[in-house]
Amino acid sequence: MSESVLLRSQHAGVLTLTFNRPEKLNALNVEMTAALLEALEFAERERAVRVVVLRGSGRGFSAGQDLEEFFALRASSSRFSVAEHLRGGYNLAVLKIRSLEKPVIAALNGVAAGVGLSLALACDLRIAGDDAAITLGFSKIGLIPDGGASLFLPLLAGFGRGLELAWTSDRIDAHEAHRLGLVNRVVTAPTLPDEAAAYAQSFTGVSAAALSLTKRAFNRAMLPHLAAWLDEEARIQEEAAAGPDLAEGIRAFAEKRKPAFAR
Ligand code: LHQ
Repeated sequence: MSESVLLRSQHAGVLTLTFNRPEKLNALNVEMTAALLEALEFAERERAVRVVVLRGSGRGFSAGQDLEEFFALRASSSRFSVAEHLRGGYNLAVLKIRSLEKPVIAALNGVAAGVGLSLALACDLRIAGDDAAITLGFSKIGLIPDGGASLFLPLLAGFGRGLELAWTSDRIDAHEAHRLGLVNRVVTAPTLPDEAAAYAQSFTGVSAAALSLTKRAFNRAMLPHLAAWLDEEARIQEEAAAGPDLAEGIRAFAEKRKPAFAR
């Protein structure tokens, strides 16, 4: 049997979920997204789980949507809908991360891109190794930030900085991400696993009620329309994906060249 695309380990109240497709920089496919959702549901049910850590195996956190799989899915049916792909997968994971009334921490090693970054931004906290880098990536394939990134990015980094990062897909390092408020802490890369575990552990020694109710209060104060927004974001993405730039962007990525978009 092949190894799971999402590894789970549990120690002293901390459930660690590890994206595990390192040869593809942990690009997210349907199987991995479903496994993430199931693991988050497990974390919600299981009293012994006090904190969740999300991380990536190998040299990156996640490169976002597996573009090869996406291309194949889209080619497989004329009725394939980008909006439904988002609604039935990433959006459910984002909603679960937010509704899970326990801390969810992303531990960022190497690169986080596309909807991989979106999931990290939907988490409560982010700790990064000093080798970490983030790039939105969507604009390079003619898309808008999805998986809630059009909301969480401006919320964390501010409207102008968020829009700039989304438009340019500039790659920024961990220190810049920290300066912009996109990550809470930066640690030296080799210490990230231990530092992330200790960070997570520090939330097991405090009032679980205070943690969960504070998360609920922040959600209600700042994200009261999250579900409706994710739905609308998916609709706009459908519009973006209907143009010619997505296919050219994905082809250019596969051919390791710059895209030549229609003007
Ligand atoms: C990949 C990927 C990948 C497959 C690296 N897929 N193989 C919503 C709605 C509709 C449609 C699509 O998606 C979405 C949500 C999204 O997430 S859209 C954004 C999708 N993500 C991207 O566009 C990022 C694509 N990747 C990159 O730009 C680079 O790989 C980054 C900047 C992440 C890392 O660059 P490098 O460190 O130079 O690594 P690399 O490019 O050499 O990648 C390593 C391998 O992983 C490579 O395979 P190879 O066989 O050549 O070694 C890549 O092809 C593969 N890979 N990302 N998303």
